[in-house]
Parts: sequence; structure tokens; C-alpha cells
Amino acid sequence: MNDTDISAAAALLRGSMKTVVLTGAGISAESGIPTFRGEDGLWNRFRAEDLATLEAFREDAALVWGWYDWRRGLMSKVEANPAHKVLALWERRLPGLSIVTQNIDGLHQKAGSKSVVELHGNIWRVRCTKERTVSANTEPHLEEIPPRCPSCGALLRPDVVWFGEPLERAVLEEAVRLSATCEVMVVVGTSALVHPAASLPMAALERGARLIEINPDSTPLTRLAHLSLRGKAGAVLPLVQDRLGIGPGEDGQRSRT
Ligand code: BV8
Repeated sequence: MNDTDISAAAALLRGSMKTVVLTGAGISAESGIPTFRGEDGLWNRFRAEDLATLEAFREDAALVWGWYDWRRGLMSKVEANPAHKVLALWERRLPGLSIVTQNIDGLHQKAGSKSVVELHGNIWRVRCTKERTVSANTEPHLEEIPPRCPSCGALLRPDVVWFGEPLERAVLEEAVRLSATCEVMVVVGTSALVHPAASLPMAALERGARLIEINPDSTPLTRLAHLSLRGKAGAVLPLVQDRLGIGPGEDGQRSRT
């Protein structure tokens, strides 16, 4: 990654009136949350089909909840990192910037981002398996495993999307709409292997958008990206922000009028 790339990325962002930032586990790695496929990735220690599927939950809800409780404990101890904070600033300062995330950790919101499209749900919400009511539960650790619905006593489940489950229609439609109408898409910290999230950059490219990838490793998207910045999000995004030179107060853009 060289200085020219940083300037080129800043120029694309400055000139864009509609930008989507798609994030994956990599953006939270520097906060201390393990990714899925990295060296110490979750999938090296646990099998997705044993823990992140409806079948696994039906078979052993306590086992699945034990895993989510462990992840909640871990996620409750970490803070948003500079990458999350730069995106929260850009959301405020750059016109038409939207964040679409695969992450369930809520760190974009913790950094101050307001309108985050959560493709795969959020670990700090629970859903009643009978009434389908969703409620916030931000306790680092659950009192009871598996937890039960206070109103009907049915099992609660994490309000996340498991493998083999469809994404919520309105959420997916919003993500596709934003991706298909953006001028620039920045893809940060994803291996681009899980669908339908991994198809969003294609939707953007098909409509002529410019694709900027930020990842220390190459991915299936690298050959399609106009710019692929090889580095950690917590280092690269602040560099692009410096080049953009947007202060918390001033508006770095041409006015919309
Ligand atoms: C569905 C929530 C159907 C739960 C998650 C088409 C082709 C092939 C397969 C499929 C397909 N369509 C559907 C499938 C099946 C499946 C799928 O995609 N399987 C994959 C594995 C091949 N998809 C589904 O099952 C989806 N549902 O299709 O339903 C349907 C439709 C209608 C009706 C009925 C059914 C649901 C998918 C969602 C599953 N839930 N999470 C939980 O978290 O517990 S997915 C979960 O894994 C994450 O949310 C995320 O999406 C994914 C992990 O990917 P990444 O975030 O990219 O993380 P990863 O570790 O892989 O990579 C990290 C990257 O960061 C690396 O590149 C690394 O280099 C980089 N990095 C590391 N450090 C840094 C960094 N980058 C920057 N800075 C750093 N510091």
C-alpha cells in the first residue's frame, strides 16, 4: 500500500455523493474480537454447523447459548477501534455514506455510527422463539442458559442470522438498494465468502461503482477492486481520513445545493 493509493482512495471518497462501506470481522480484529477464518479464527476452534445453525440450536440450545454467552463476554470487554471511529466520522461528515455490516458485535454503534445496516443481526438482542418478539439484552453474561422469554417462557434465541437462514427481507432489500445505487463501495475486513453479503460488491460493480478494498490479505474481491489497500483497517482508514482532512466540525464536501 503506497501513498498514491491513499490519495486515490481519498479522492474517490471526496468525489462521491453515495458511498457504502461494507464491513466484516476484520474491522473488529484490532478491538480484540477473533475473526472467523483468521489464524486464531473462531472456525478453527468451533464448527459453524455445530453452533451457528437452527438445527444445532434445536439439538442443544444450551451448547449454542454457551458459545454466544462466551462471545458476549468477550465483546462486552472490547472498545471500538480507530477504524470504527473514522467510519462514524465519515457517516456524519460525508454525504450519502452508509455502513452495511456482517458483524453482530455492535461496535459501529459503540463508535457513534447511527444508521448501520446489520445484515446478520446483533448479539445484544434476543428473540422469543414462539412470539418472535425482539428485545435488547446487554448483560455481559446471561443469568440463565438457555434464557427463556419472560412473557411466555419459550426459549429465547440470539437475534442473529444463522447459516441456512434467510436474512431479514427488509434488511437485505435495503443493503441491495444501497449497494446498487452507490458510486463508491469500500469493503473492509471481509473474506467475501459468505453469501448473500459477498454478492453486494458485485451489485455495486455491475452499476459502475468504484470498489476500494481494505484488507491485510487478498480476497476473491481483490482482482475486481479499483483500489486494494493491503493493510489493517485500524491503520489504513485513519491514513485515508488524514488525506481527506475532514474535521469533526467542518463539512469536507461540496455542498449539496
Ligand atoms: C442463506 C451471524 C438461504 C451469526 C453469520 C452461495 C454460494 C455458496 C454458499 C451459499 C450461497 N448462498 C448461501 C450459501 C450458504 C451460506 C454461505 O454463504 N456459506 C459460506 C460459508 C460458503 N449462507 C447462508 O447460510 C446465509 N443464509 O443463504 O439462507 C435461504 C434463503 C431463503 C430461504 C431459506 C434459506 C446466511 C449467512 C449468515 C450466517 N451468519 N453470522 C454469528 O456470527 O454467530 S456469517 C459470519 O461469518 C459473519 O457474520 C460473516 O458474515 C462471516 C465471516 O466472514 P468475515 O466477516 O468476512 O470474516 P472472516 O474471518 O471470514 O474474514 C476476516 C477478513 O478480515 C479476512 O479477509 C482477513 O484477512 C481480514 N482481516 C483480518 N484482520 C484485519 C482484517 N481486515 C482489516 N483489518 C484487520 N485488522
